[in-house]
Amino acid sequence: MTPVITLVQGDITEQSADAIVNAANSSLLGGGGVDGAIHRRGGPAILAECRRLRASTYGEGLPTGQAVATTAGELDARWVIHTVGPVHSQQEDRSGQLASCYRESLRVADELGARTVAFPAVSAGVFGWPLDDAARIAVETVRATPTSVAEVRFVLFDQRAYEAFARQVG
Ligand code: AR6
Repeated sequence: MTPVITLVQGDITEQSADAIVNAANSSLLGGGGVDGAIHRRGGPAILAECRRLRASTYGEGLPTGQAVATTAGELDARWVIHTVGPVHSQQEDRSGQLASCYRESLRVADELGARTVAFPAVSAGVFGWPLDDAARIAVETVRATPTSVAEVRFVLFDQRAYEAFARQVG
C-alpha cells in the first residue's frame, strides 16, 4: 500500500501521530534543530533510551541512513523514530543515504505497527541539503516504499520548506 501524503507547516513536536521522526545525528545524544526540539519537549525519557541504545546495539552510534525507535516521552506520539541523514556534499552524491532514511524509518514504523508517521525535512537544516532536492527525495522515496503506514505527514517548519514539498506532492 502507498500511504497518503499530507503536508503541515509547523513544529513537529506539536504533532499528534503514532510516530514522530527525528532528524538525529549518529551519537543519538541530541543536538540542535528538530533533534533539540524533540528532546526538549519529549523530556528525559527519550535521551535515557538513546543512552541505552548506545550502550548496547549502537555502541559506535547509529549509522547514516538507518533508523531506530525509542519512546516518545511526553510528546503526543507513541514512538520517536531517530534517523541520521547525510551531510550534504558537493563532491559526493549521498542521495541514496537520504532516501534510505525514509525507507528505514518506514520499515521501523511497520515493525512497530505505526499507522501515522510525521517526518521533518531530514538533512535540510544543519546538514545543508538543498531544500528542493531534499523534498524531491523525501516524496519520491515515500511513494516508492511499500508500507502499512496509512499517513505520512511531512511537517515543515517554514513556508519555504512547505512550498518545496507542496511542489513535489503536486
Ligand atoms: N519542527 C519541524 N521542522 C523543524 C523544526 C521543528 N521543531 N526545527 C527545525 N526544523 P535539522 P538536519 C526543520 O537541522 O539538517 C541536529 O543538530 C529545519 O528548518 O533539524 O538533518 C542533529 O543533532 C530543516 O528544514 O536536521 C544533527 O546533528 C529540517 O527541519 C543535525 O542537526 C531539518 O533540520 C541534523 O541536521
